[in-house]
Amino acid sequence: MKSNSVKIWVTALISLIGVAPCSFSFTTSIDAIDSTSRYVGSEQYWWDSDIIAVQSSYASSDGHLSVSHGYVKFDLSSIPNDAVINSLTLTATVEDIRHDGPDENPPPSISVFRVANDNWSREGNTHILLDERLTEGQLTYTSWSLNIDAVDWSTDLVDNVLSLAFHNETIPMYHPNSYIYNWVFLYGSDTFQRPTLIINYIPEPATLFLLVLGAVMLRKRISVD
Ligand SMILES: [Ca+2]
Repeated sequence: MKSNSVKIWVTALISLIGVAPCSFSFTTSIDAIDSTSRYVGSEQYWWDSDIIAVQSSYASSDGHLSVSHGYVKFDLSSIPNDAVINSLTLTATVEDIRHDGPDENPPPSISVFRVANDNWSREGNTHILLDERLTEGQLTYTSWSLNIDAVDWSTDLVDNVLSLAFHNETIPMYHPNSYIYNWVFLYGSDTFQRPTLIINYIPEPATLFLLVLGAVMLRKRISVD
């Protein structure tokens, strides 16, 4: 993978000069620029995107299973195209959680996927496909540490847009004579509490080289003074 070879190159350069890698990593926080929801099943439609609706499978009276996914979009233009991503953390704020069945229904468990198609919009009802899964293990519904090894991020760094999808993994308890469902409503990109992506990255080798060179010269100057 390209990002891995860049990472090795960068690590080698840094260790050669004797500067800790963390000295040259940057952390930036980016708010979502768009969001929507899709109901995937026998019907497909979209909601007002002030709120992202994420619904687990439920069985309707005709036995049909339905799922709703939430989608969110981030502008990555402030991150250099050749940057090496160290970590990605997605956060969102819950507006409401609703479920059918007993109160002991399990807490929501929401996974996050990358979406390669950035051309979605709120209008229309086309289903948006999910691509790489970015979460594993114990899942939450407000903060997700994304698996950076699952994707070659250079594609999104170059096209400057990262689309992500929320998928509700909750398995609701059986509720007789009713639908079985588990909804999580997250604040969308139009709200004050919109989803946020926290990115830690190392700049591309050329920029890093200049930074390291600057630091070495500064250190030299301080020791001379
Ligand atoms: Ca993209």
